[in-house]
Amino acid sequence: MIENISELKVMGDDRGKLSVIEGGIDVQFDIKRVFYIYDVNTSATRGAHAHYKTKQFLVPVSGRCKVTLDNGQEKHTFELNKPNICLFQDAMIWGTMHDFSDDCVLMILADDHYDDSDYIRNYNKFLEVAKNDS
Ligand code: T46
Repeated sequence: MIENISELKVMGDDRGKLSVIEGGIDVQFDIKRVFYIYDVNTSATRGAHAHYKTKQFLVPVSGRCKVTLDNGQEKHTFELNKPNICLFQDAMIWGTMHDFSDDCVLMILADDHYDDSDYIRNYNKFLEVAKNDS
């Protein structure tokens, strides 16, 4: 799952740094939705679900957190702690965000609009669907 990590180019000068994410270029899809989580309780776990179809690209704009991705067969935990090191979460991957720093702002780009029926929130159900998909 190491290929899920994307390193964005950093353009820097004496004014600071700038990184760019263009849909279909720096991220594998056209971006339809952007949301971000912040002021997260540092002991909280977020996510803990998979999506049937939605793909996501996670950008740790500030601070750090850990993200565990699970395809039903193997799990991998990534530490996101640089604004230009991002993580792709494909459809049908169980994702859990945890160990947030108190300054963490995690921005998520998604390839579709919000649709609650796209969520699988029960882990056993996820395993069942993942098994039938493979
Ligand atoms: C993910 C992690 C990082 C909306 O109304 N529109 C939206 O686009 C989203 C993402 C959420 N919501 C509502 C649904 C809930 O009433 O916001 C509330 C909190 O959402 P949720 O409990 O899903 O939050 P997280 O942090 O557990 O998960 C969210 C995303 O759902 C998820 O895809 O990867 O952020």
